[in-house]
Parts: sequence; C-alpha cells; structure tokens
Amino acid sequence: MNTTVNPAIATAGAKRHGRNVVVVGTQWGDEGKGKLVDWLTESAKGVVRFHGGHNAGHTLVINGVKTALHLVPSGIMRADVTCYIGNGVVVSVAKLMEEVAGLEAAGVVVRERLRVSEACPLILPQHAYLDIVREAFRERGGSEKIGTTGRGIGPAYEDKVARRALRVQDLLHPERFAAKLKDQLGLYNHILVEYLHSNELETPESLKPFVQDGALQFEPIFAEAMRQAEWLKPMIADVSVELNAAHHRGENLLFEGAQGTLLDIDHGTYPFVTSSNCVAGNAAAGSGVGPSLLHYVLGITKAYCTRVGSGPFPTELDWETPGTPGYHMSTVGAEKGVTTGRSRRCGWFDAALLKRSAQVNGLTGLCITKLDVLDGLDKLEICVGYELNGQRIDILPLGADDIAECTPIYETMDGWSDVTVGVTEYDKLPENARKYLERIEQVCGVPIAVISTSPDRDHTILRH
Ligand code: 2SA
Ligand code: MG
Repeated sequence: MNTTVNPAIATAGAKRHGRNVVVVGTQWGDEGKGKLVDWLTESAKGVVRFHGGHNAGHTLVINGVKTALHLVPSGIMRADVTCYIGNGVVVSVAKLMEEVAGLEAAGVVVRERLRVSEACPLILPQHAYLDIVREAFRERGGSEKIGTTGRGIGPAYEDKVARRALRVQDLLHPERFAAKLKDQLGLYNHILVEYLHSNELETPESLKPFVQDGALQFEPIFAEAMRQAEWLKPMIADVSVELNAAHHRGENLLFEGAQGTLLDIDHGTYPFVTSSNCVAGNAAAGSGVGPSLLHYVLGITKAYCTRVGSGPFPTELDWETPGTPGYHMSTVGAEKGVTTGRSRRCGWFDAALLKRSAQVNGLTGLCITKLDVLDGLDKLEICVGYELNGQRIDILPLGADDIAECTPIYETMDGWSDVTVGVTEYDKLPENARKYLERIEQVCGVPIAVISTSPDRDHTILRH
C-alpha cells in the first residue's frame, strides 16, 4: 500500500476549520491522549468527554507544569474552550468538585466553561463500595481480579443499563431523587449482604461516612447528594442541544476518548475491560450528536504497549528485571497509573492489535507517542500476527480467552541511539526511527499523521 501521508488528511484532522475530531486510545489506555487533545484544541472551541468516568487519568504538561485530569476534559487548560461532559459519562459529583477545586486553586477558570449533561448517570458511594467489595470477592474466591480502578464505574453502568440509575437531572428534584435512591440502596444492601457475609471486609476510609454495620445508609448519601446538587446546578445542561448549536455556529469540536480500544466493553479483551464503549463511534451516542458530525478519527498509539489491571497481553515483557527492554520501557517511560499509581505492564509494539483498533474505530490517522522512550534500545520487535491453535492469524482475535492463547510472531528491527526527545520535524528523526514508524504504518494500514516526542505541548511533529 501507499504509506505516504496525504497532507489533506493530516491537516484536516489536526487543524482545519469546520472539522470535528475524535481522539481515541488504540491500545489499553495511557497512550498520551491528554497531551494530544490539549494540542489539538488550539483549533477547537469545544472539548467533549463521551464515556467513562473518573477512572481516566490524563496528564498534561504545559510550560513544565504537570496537571492530572480525571473527569474534566483536557481542553480546560485553554481559556477560550468550552468543556462538555456528555451523557455517556458516569459522573461522581464528589470527585468532580475535588478536581475543579484543584484546578481553580491553580488559577484555572473552570465552572464558567464546564457543561455537564443532565442525562449522565451518577456515581454514588454505593457504586464504589460494590466495585471494591466485588473485586475482593473475586480474589478471595480464587478468580482473577479485573483490576478495576475501584471508582464504581462498572456498577454505575450496570444501573444505567438496568434502567435504575440516578441521573444528573434527578439531582434537581429532591423528592424524586430520594425515592429512587431508596429503591437503589435496597437492592445494593441486598447484594452486599451476600458479598460481605463471606468476606469480613474492612470498609474503605472514604466510604465510612455512608456505611454502618456493612449496610449503606440513606441519610448521609442523600444529604451529600443534595449539597452537590447546589454546586452542580449552574453547569447542568442539555449537552446534545449545546453541541449541535456550537456545530452550527461553525465551532470545531473535539471528542476526547478515555481508556483505550482494547478496554472497550464490546471490542476489548472481555471480560478484562472497562464498562463503556471506548471506540470512536460512541463519540456520537455518548454526547448526543449524529455520526455525520465526526469528521476525523485520530488514534493515539504508544510506540510500545502498556496495560494496567489484569487480562491477556500477548507481547508483554518482563518489565521488572533491570537491564531488560521491558524494564527500560517501564522506567524511562515512567509507566505508572495516573489515577491509582499502579505500575503498568510493558511490552513490544503490537501491530496486529493495532489493526483491530484501526478497523473498529475507522481510524483516519495515527498519532505515535512516547517514541523517545525507545531511544537507546539496540533491537526492537514488532508483533505482526499470532499463532493460534496451530494457525497463523494477522489480527487480534476477540475476547480474553482466545487472546490468552496467542503466541506473537515478531519482526526484529534495528533501534537507534540518538536522542529523539523534543524533535519537531520528521526528517530530523534517526533513520531507524523512521523505518520503525513506516513499518507500523504498513502493517496497520493507517498513515501516521502526528508524532509526539515528549509530554510537552510543543514537542510534536505534524507530518505533511
Ligand atoms: P474500571 O475501573 O472498571 O474502568 O476498570 C476496568 C479495567 O479498565 C482499566 N482502566 C484503565 N486502564 C488504563 N488507564 C486508565 N486510567 C488511569 C490512568 C488508570 C490508573 O490513566 O492511568 O491510574 O490506574 C484506566 N481506567 C480503567 C482497568 O485497569 C481495568 O483493567
Ligand atoms: Mg491515563
């Protein structure tokens, strides 16, 4: 195939007027989406989160200052950008308040520029509690933990799909809220008894005000929610209507994916996944715009692979032994979770996995991040397919069970010793780095439009 980047495509995605861009992670999250969203918002007026919750962790470095965002869209660091939390996001108002307070203390104006969909399901103390208890239960029962972030994401989505969620709009109607909360807590306490019976679990500190003798208490949960409602009120909006209006005013919108494609509830390494659709198509359903408003899909891709939490990872390396390539990735790449501080597992680049991602997202272009982390490695391996049940396949299969059986087929490439940190022109990259990138393009069939060479906003190569 022709692997040269069509300049019209590269610029259409990154900077053209009248174009909406969806940014998605193509691996297991932590590809560096936050930096790219921030960089792209130079030419956008609105940034939209459309799924997930405060399990996300997006790190931005602006003028050398690090900011970690969980629920607030990454566009918040640009003064003239409106940030939208779409209906597909599960919202913990408590966590949102904490995050906004932190940003405001750092001098960022947030509340005037933040809009939260009234249709967002709420994450309440019972969700985090069940998430944590259930993980402990899996572990004690001898099954593998999912390795969730313990933020209540799964239970909140379960309630949404079961049609019993409390939503942001319910916060504005105390009586309605109280009735629904009572119903929900009745159910949760019923489930929890089963779990707690065989576990004798210590209640986590942050949940203690809401739990007594192992049971969730209505009064403190309700009282706190009503306090939060007052705070949230000015930001509650019909985000679908506002996004469509912004589009008609000619404002560029940027849809900010969280986690990554292999954590998608349908297309990922099920059941070791998160509970939302992370793929680009959900930018429409999760925010209330039509798919015809999604013009360019940029897939953010780390130059190697990482994963936090459990589940299969075909190209995983030993990343704990000093002197190994995996250890190099883990330490030079500072691979630790932004939300939970957990170490991320590290491994070689998996182009057969990326092929799956390219298809399910309909990627227009790729952005390769953390290329500089590979500086100084002698040899690099790229996975181009797998052996599965005696057959050779060239795309990641569906679901954890088959993926766990895959043996990667590698191609070896020469590394480079030059430092690529901060390079801003493609031609200034070492020849072997360019060969590595071009081989990735060939195998996945998607052009590389952008390359990031450090966390800094300005250290970005736009290919023409
Ligand atoms: P959950 O909490 O129900 O969404 O967990 C289910 C799986 O999804 C994974 N997951 C993530 N993987 C990578 N990054 C995430 N966000 C944070 C970050 C993670 C952190 O950006 O660093 O700090 O640990 C994220 N959120 C969820 C999770 O590991 C489970 O495998
Ligand atoms: Mg992250």
